[in-house]
Parts: sequence; C-alpha cells; structure tokens
Amino acid sequence: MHALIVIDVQNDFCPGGALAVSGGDEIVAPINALMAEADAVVLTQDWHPAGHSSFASAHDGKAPYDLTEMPYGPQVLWPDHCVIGSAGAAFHSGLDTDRADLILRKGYNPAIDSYSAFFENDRRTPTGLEGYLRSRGIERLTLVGLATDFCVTYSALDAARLDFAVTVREDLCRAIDLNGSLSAARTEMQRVGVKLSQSA
Ligand code: VGL
Ligand code: ZN
Repeated sequence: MHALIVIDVQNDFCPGGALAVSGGDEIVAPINALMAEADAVVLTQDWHPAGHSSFASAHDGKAPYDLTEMPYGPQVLWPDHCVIGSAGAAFHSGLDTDRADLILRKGYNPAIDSYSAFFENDRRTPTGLEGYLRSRGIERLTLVGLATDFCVTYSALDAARLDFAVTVREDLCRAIDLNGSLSAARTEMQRVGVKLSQSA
C-alpha cells in the first residue's frame, strides 16, 4: 500500500504568505492530480500557537532566519507563521482537501518546533503518523509539498529511519534554501536511501 504525504501546502508558505516559499503555489494542481494514484492521502498542517518558540518575535534581540540554541539543539527562528486558526495556517484554497484520509497537525507544542510529520524537533516525541500508516498497511510513501529543505526533508529522513520506502518528488516541492540548506538536505536524503525523483 502506498500513501501520498502532502507537507504543509498552506497559505503562509505560498506567495503572499508570512514565510513565502518561491513558487509554492505552482505545485498545488499537480499534487491534486497525484492524489488519484494513492491508496491513502495524508495532509500535514503546520499549526503553531501564538508566541511559539520557533518565532523570532518570541526571542529578545533575534531576527527572522537567525539561529538559536534550544534544549533539543540548534533551531532556525522564523517569522510568525501558521498561527492556529489564522488564514495563513489554512490550506491553499486550490488544494483538494476533500481527498485527504488524514489531516495531521504538528508544531502545536509551544516549546518544540516540529518540521517532520513523524517526530517533533527533539526527534523523539511522536506525532502518531507512524502508527497510523502501519495500521493501514502502508509501506511506501511519496512526499511532496513545502518546504523541500525543512519539513519535507525532515519527514523523509524520519520515514527512511522508520523503514518506509520513501520517494520525494522534487518537482512537486519548493525550497526555502537558507545558507545552502537545499543542497545539504538533498545530500542527507540520498545518504539514507530516500529516492529523489523529478517526475512521475
Ligand atoms: C516549515 C519552517 C517553519 C516547513 C515550517 O513547512 O518547511 N519551515 N515551519
Ligand atoms: Zn512552522
């Protein structure tokens, strides 16, 4: 069984959003088309309480895209984004959310960011997605969405570590690319056996 995991296709990551990813809206229609081929479709939604610890605004003297040290390791600080219930946190209006079997929210813990769909950024606190996929008999995953070098990559690395067969459709992702983060992410994904694909 095969699942399509659609990462964070939300207004704040699309042009005009608080943490806009260049070309983020270009992937919506082809992602919808790909849903037809999957046994299961999971949408993730970045979902932060106001004042979340990943926001630069929550740290004195810090600016967006600065690095800080959290108890669980280094953390990039972001503009306020995907605040629970806000328009920016809503899915892109073109995304076919009706097709989703599961909508998984992440990042709601005020003290821990959660890039991955499987674990929070401490790499230990589970979101529950692994159990959901396993109990549905799913072994193969295709990952698409935003942003390639953060939430998509963290999800892909965790999925590979959990022994799912993982393909990232790079043509259906868009990247933030902060200080070489995209090339580092690609190298790491390839190292752990994630298949990077540019087309169907
Ligand atoms: C993301 C930064 C902060 C992502 C989420 O979806 O890649 N990036 N929160
Ligand atoms: Zn976030």
